[in-house]
Formats: sequence, C-alpha cells, structure tokens
Amino acid sequence: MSPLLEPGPTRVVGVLNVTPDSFSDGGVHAADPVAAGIALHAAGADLVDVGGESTRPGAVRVGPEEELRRVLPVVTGLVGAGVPVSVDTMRAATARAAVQAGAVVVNDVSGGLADPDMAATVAGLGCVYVLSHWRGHSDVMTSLAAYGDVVAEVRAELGERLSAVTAAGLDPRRVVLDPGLGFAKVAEHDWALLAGLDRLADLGRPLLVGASRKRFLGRLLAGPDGVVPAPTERDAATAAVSALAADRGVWGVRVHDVPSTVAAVKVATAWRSAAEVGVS
Ligand code: PMM
Repeated sequence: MSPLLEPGPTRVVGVLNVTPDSFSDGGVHAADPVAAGIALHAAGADLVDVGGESTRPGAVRVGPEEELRRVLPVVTGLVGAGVPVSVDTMRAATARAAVQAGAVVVNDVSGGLADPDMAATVAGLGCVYVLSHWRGHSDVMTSLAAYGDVVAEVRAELGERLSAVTAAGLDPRRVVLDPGLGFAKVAEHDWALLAGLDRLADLGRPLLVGASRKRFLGRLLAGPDGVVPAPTERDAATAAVSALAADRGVWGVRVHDVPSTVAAVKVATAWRSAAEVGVS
C-alpha cells in the first residue's frame, strides 16, 4: 500500500490552480505559483494539488500543450522544494509528465472517462489515483445532473469506474474515490452525497471530498436578499464541511484555505480520540 493511504488523520489537500479562469481562485497564484504551493504546504497541506485546467461550470477546455506548460514547471518546482504533489488532470500525457517529475498522486476529476489512456498510464506509473464521479465536461455537465437516488447512482457509477480501471491494470489499493461534488450535480445532490458518505465508503476505498468554496455552499450562505457570497467568503463553511467529513473518517479534504481546514480536522480528530478513549 502507498504510505499516503495508510490509516491516519484526514489528509488536507491544498488547491493550487495555475489557471487564469478557475472557479474560485482563478489567477490568484499566477504571480508565483511555486511560492504559493510552498506556503500551502507550510500551512499544513499534506499534498498540494496542481491543476492547469479550470473545471468550473461552463469552462472551455485548454489544449494539452498549454495545460502541460502551466503545470509542469510548478510540479517540478514544488517537488524540488520537498512538497508532496498531486496533479489535477484529465489527460494521461499530463499525468505521466507530472509523475515523472515527482508528483505522487494523479487526481482525475473525470474518473478515467475523459482520456481512454488514463487508467493504463496510471497503472504503469505506480502512483495513487483519485477517481472522481463525473458524467461529462464542464460545458455540458449541468444538463447531466439528473438522478433518482443520487447516492445509489453515484455509488454504482464509481463502482463501475473502479472495476474499469482495475481491468486496465491499476491496483485498486492505489485508488481513492471522490463523489465529485458540483460535477453534474446541483446543491441537493451535493448535500445528499455528503450525508451519504458512509454508503460510498462501503465501496472499500478511501474517500476524498472536494467541497471547497463550491456553489452549494454559496447558495446555503446567501442572505435574505438572495445575494450569494463570493467564493473566498465561503471558507468558514468549507471548514465546517471538513470537520464533519473528517468525523465521518474520510481520507482527505481538498481545500483552498488550508489553515481553517487544518484546524477543523484537528478538532474532529481530537473529538474522535476523546470519544474513543472515554473520559472518567
Ligand atoms: N473540484 C475541482 C477541481 N478538482 N478534484 C477532486 N478530486 N475533487 C473535486 O471536488 C475537485 C477536484 C473544482 O474546484 P476548483 O475549480 O475550485 O479547484
């Protein structure tokens, strides 16, 4: 088993989007993304997740060369600084280049569906693979957000993808599953999936939750006037999700604001330990 996946407190995955147009932090790291990644690690991120392609609703894809041009120097710089790196990509070629440069996790929001070469490539690389629930690219995903029982359907589709990547040669013990909050989902689906994490956990793999700053939190926090707070104003709500997800025993939480989630995970972990030990 990868040491990354050994039992332990919930891992904090810090988001480093090297994109001009990302959903919630587009462009903020543009000046010095390597320094920003080092700062995320120093603030307590166990992994820094480097992405070069925005997946916000409606986003248009970037070309493979441009994605690699954005991501690879940042991965190389962070690895050189001793930061554990994950690469957020749907492309096998980008995944390969990043892992060869030292990334230890491939985080594929498409769960292997966007690139038919992804599963076999990751199998050959021997890294950890985050497999998310996904139904289609950002330009069409809103129209794919139709479910009867969202938890049952996401669970079944994740199970199918886990079988498919295993059939392509990937060791299932290297796979982390992610419900893909916001990807072909509306707010009600995201809440149902958070409430149903136990049912997803019984697929037998660690779980990663990516709730950070997402639309369902914006909608929750909207004032009586209907004004939705900006993504950067959703970090307290994100940290609350992190604490609750950690209490449910998830392997990791993927967040933009690392310090608030590090604190939230510490609270959940201390609370759990006290409950296990008991107080006389
Ligand atoms: N969400 C985004 C990007 N990458 N990766 C995983 N594993 N899970 C997610 O939920 C996820 C992801 C989109 O959010 P961003 O644009 O704010 O990074």
